[in-house]
Amino acid sequence: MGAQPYYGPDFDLLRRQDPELAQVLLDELERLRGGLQLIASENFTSPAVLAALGSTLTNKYAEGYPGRRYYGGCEVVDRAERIATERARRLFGADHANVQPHSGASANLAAYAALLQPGDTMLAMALSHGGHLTHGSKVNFSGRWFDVVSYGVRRDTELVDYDEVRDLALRHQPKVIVCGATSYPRLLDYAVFRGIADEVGAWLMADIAHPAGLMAAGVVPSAVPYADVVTFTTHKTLRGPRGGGILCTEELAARVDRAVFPFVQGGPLMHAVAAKAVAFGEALRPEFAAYARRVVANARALCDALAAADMRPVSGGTDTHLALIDLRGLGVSGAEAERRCAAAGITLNRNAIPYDPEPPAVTSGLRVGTPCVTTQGMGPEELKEVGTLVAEAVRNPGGAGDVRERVTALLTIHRPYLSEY
Ligand code: DSN
Repeated sequence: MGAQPYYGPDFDLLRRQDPELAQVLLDELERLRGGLQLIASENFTSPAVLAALGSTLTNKYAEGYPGRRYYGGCEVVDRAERIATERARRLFGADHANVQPHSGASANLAAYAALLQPGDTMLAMALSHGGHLTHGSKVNFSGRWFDVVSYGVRRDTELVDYDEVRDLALRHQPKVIVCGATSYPRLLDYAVFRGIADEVGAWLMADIAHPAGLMAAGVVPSAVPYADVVTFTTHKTLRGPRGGGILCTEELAARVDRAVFPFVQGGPLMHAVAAKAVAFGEALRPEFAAYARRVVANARALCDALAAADMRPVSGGTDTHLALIDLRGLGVSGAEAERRCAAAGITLNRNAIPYDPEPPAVTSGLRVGTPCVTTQGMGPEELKEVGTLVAEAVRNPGGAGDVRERVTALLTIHRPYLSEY
């Protein structure tokens, strides 16, 4: 008998009680098992994480922190939060951890609330060069409530221009400097950012939403020793439930905790906190370090295969879990390439490249990442084939059926949710 797919806790019960919604869960499972998932910010949690998410801890109101809640009956969920906090501190070598933020955006909002007042100046990477909405985009609270100065990458190297960061910091005297990105394939030099922050007397905040799992595993240099505050997500390379977290120095612990609750959030999602604890526990194991090493090796293999097919990697390659591909040489927009890949069973996202002439809804680029395919057991050899398949799907939309068959062949061997991790 072959391995049985894992449908989530008590799927049969849900199917009996609410077949309509059960079908949605089933269809989503089939969608993700039936195609290649190359979205750099996604991953497949373990069944143990899903079990914690589907638990009765979702019922509990627990505003406050362990031992000082505003509701009775919190003695059990307190244990979950203490375990999560302790594991997060150990995983990242941080003085203090807050595991309550509902998301990376909530974590950033709380971090700003801990360090800034409305109208204060912050310096962060432009969204159009790889930053994040919450790093000062005009359509986000960060761009509306703060005086935002943005830095970017150099046109020639497509790498962060540290001279520009320093010049802007000296000129604008920001109260916070933010380092971190969502589509920057290279490592950031946190020591240089620390030096600039010290020179102008700014707080240094690192948003490690993307590489958190790689840093936890020690596969890329950590921002934790350098930054005053580190925000992260738990669902990307870290492979936990959807959520956020904050690490900080002892000096800022009380300010960060007050910023998360009661300033930004009310009751924490205790089932999510418990699931974060499970994921941190998994990430503390040696197998996770091996996984994270493979994520990076796989991203390199994928990037090389795309480059060999004339799909130019921005900055010439990758040091992380993701690559950003400039499609201008092919004359295909990011939006069109995303559609062509979808038709061939490959899920990825269009993405602006630095100095992109196209608007954000169209773009000239694609972002690809390897957290999901690595979790389902693929290695560099398979990622070479994945690169070839992406290139063929983008270059030859008429051949989508053929590409889809080859995707299916790969997935026959490597399927998510067929076994425990
Ligand atoms: N949307 C996330 C990403 O895909 O990188 C960031 O919030």
